[in-house]
Amino acid sequence: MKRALGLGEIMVQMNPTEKGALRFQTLFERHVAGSEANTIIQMQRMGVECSFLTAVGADEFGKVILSSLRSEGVNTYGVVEDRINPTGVYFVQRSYPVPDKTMVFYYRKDSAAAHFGPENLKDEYFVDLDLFLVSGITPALSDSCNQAALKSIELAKKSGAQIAFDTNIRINLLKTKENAIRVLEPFVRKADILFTGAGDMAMLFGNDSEVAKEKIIEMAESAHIIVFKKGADGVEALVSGKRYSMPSYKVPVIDELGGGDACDGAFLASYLQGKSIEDSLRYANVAGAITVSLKGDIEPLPDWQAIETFLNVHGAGEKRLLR
Ligand code: KDG
Repeated sequence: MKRALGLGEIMVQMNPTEKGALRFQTLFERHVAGSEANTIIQMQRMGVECSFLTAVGADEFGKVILSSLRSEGVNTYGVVEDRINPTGVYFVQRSYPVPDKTMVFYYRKDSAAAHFGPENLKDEYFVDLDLFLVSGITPALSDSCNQAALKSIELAKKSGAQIAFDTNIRINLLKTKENAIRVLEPFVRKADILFTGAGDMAMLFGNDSEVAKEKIIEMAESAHIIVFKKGADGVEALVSGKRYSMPSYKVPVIDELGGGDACDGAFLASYLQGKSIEDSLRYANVAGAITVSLKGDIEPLPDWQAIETFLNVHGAGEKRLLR
């Protein structure tokens, strides 16, 4: 069985039952979400044995996060329960002011996860590991998180694991483009498998997508796989110099959040378990499509059976045995 470890913040997500401006919402669904955890749970559902590193508050929201990870079978040995700082929370606003677009409002400053640091890492977390995953959100949370992410990469590399990194820029945390490059560049350079999207590349390198792509390819000096996520336009990948492209599936979008994480997780789980690049990209698109068509980041993440059912309906198309 392949083994993966993720690091990142998990928050409680308050998602209104109705679309529209938050000030008019009175009813909310409580979900649990966080980019790297979403990706890890996607991988776990597709048969990878996963563990997660983070800190949660010793509070009710921390408890629901722990039980969500555990109910998925994700190993939580490395989760710290912080008695001082609280679990982060964020609110979702759907279809306002831009129809069909989702906005988020965070209450995560000084959260427990932002206090996670290199002192919380143990060598044993990195033994027998195939893949370590982190994204640009984690080093942007705090200096201690940045240090923890860098040290984790060092320990993971030492144990022979591959490093997967998603640029995942949160400009409200990183503030400026210059700071985003300063914080993220070391991670882009160290990644073996890099995920990025059109929005992130434009933020880092400007609006000309071809120029931006060339710049990120140049920076990703260790990456043998770079996956470019283009939302409704599907995914492209550059794998050891060879280019691949896979169109997306057209589905009704209910909540865009988590679609990119599902895509990363399905790609990684498929690739680690020996699927071809084409199939890994196809399953990544399926996972993304299913996730954006429902509310919540984690609940919709498909397992192999759900992917197979989707493909049997949406084509690509012959009945295939996924395992
Ligand atoms: O990818 C979806 C995430 O962005 C969301 O669930 C919350 O992790 C999150 C973040 O920091 O934005």
